[in-house]
Amino acid sequence: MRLRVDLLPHGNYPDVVLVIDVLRATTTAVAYLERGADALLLTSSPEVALNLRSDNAESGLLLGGERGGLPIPGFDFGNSPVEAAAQNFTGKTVVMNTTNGTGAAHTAAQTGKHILLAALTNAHAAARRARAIATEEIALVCAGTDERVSLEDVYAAGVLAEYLLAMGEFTIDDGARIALTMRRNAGNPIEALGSAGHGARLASLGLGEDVRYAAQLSTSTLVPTLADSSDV
Ligand code: 3SL
Ligand code: MG
Repeated sequence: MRLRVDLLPHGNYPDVVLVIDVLRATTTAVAYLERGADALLLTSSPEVALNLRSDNAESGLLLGGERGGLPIPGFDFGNSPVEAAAQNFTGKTVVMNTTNGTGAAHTAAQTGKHILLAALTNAHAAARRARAIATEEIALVCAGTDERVSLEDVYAAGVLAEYLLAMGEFTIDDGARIALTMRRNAGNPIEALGSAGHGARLASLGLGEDVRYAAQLSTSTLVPTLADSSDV
């Protein structure tokens, strides 16, 4: 079994992909499910999300997402796990669009067989699920920020890689070695996320609580799994 870490989304994914956007899309996705959401739809743009709702007015779709870290005009929610954790989404479908995270999931879905969303909050459950369904390769794909590598995603990839290596034999690539080194040297999750550029940016927007929320390790057993995003 191969274990691969892509520091940014690219390439072909033959088997299982864990898409990681710790700050904040995949953390928020897990929070939506924790709060009872039936399903998540990850759209390719904010416009697609808005049209989806206006074309399905009776369906009660809720929209969550951000641009520049701030809520998108016309959306119901931002991209905040703290905000999501304070709501009840029972029976609701949440449509998400974010700058990097949802796009990374779309990139992975072009080739990957199984696309799972991973964060620190669901890291152990995501690793277990991936190990259970993989037949040849697990790719840990870091969303990054505006096409640049993000420390928090690489750190989380290291956490996932550690869990996976404890579950069985893998041939690992240099991306995985980098992520494991990051995991071992960047301190605990709150220290790692606090030292990340995007963590500091969110704190400057008054969103430091989201960074602390995202630093919780394996508190959820829920793993968002893409069914088919080809039509959104
Ligand atoms: O880029 C994304 O997908 C977002 O998660 C970034 S933010 O943390 O919401 O600003
Ligand atoms: Mg991010």
